Amino acid sequence: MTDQPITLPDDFFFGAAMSGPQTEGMWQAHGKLENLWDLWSNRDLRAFHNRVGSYAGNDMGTRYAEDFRILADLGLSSCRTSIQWSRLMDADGRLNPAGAAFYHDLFAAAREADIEVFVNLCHFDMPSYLFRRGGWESREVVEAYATYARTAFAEFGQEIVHWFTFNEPIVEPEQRYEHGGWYPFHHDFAQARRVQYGISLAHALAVDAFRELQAAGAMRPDARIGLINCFTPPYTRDDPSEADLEAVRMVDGLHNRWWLDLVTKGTLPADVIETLAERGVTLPVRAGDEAILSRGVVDWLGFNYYQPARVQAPARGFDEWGNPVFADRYVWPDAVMNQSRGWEIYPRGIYDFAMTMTRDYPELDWFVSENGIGIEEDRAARTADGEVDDLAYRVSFVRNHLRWVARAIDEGARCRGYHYWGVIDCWSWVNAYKNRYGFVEVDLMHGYDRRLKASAAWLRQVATTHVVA
Ligand code: BGP
Repeated sequence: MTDQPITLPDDFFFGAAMSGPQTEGMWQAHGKLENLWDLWSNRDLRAFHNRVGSYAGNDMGTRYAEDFRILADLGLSSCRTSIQWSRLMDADGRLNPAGAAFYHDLFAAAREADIEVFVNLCHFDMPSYLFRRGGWESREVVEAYATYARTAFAEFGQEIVHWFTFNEPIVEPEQRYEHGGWYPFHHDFAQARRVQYGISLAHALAVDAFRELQAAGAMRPDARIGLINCFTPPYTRDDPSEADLEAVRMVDGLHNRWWLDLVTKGTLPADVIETLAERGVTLPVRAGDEAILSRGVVDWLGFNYYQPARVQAPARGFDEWGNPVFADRYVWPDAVMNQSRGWEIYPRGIYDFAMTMTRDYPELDWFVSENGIGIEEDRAARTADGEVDDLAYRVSFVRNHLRWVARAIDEGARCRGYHYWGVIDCWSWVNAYKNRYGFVEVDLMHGYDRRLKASAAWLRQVATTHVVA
């Protein structure tokens, strides 16, 4: 990879990625319902770094006008956030007018600052009463999500062009139901797949509602719908056995192809479903589901990229909870790690996966919907001007990823833009404010004040010139 400056296309867009639950705060304002993060925070604040729970956000709920001006000043043209289901809807599944007014005001402030808002509908934040009614395993809850999506489309259909049904739909089944990392901490592989299937149906129903409302003139004619996932380019050892390659197939199948097939073909990958069935894992398929899933084809896709998946053949067939094991982690000896987050830094992965999409899904437009680096020592060093001195790691991280993006575009990838995750520091789920991602510091000791970090000038230069030096 060259060290020379590279130039991204003129129509390539730069923006910021964020989510409602990680920025808004105001967790009880506007009659907002309790979501799963509020429920967990209320039950056990100790689970969150420094006991900073879901109430925190980064005060965007009151500072959105200022934040959009900061993004525009950095040369960015767009940002993706999410509507919180628990703020927009009431407990009877109807529009909550106070929540709707909040989002109308927020979108108006973005227009004022010349920032285009991309709207995602679900970022791991189901209202807790729907979780209690069965979550994504329940068809009533899947229908409730479709109603919520339809309500959002109708309410904001004349304001918003870019819509997304879900952020990282693979994380919900994995973190909550398979790996036991997030509330309700289950270790149940089969349940995780039922959840994954329920989310897939919910996605397709939302796309269907979008098409219907758009055809009826209730939404902008130029509106587009997509899905965002954290695709993980899969790798194994250099001299793989058949069993290693089989592990790659299943990890790729569950994490990547599942969603790519759904959003380009309206189907789920048959080889994956077959292998699951051979291991005793069946999906709760009902008559009519095939027709629902077939409506899940989208206009474009968001690709969140943080780290690759390195896997090898599993050492055992079942784990201690009786779940089938399809792959073990492969520790690549050359891996460069972000120690703060425990994630590998492998910029080339963005190119490899881009080329896989170009080969296997050649019609699909996409953008890098999240990429970023969260560092625990971020606020430890300051420049003489008092800015956080993050040049060494943040600039090199983004530069290296953008270089691989540029190469992929040169070789035919249909990548249209790049959103950095957390341009303004925000709340990181269980890590709360442990690792900072921003080009803009949020000072928790001084009322969430914003201050540019040293790297901000570099971002502005890249976003305004499209030259990555
Ligand atoms: C992605 C999520 C974001 C964000 C990011 C960084 O998977 O879509 O919500 O949180 O990861 O992860 P974290 O904040 O846990 O460090």
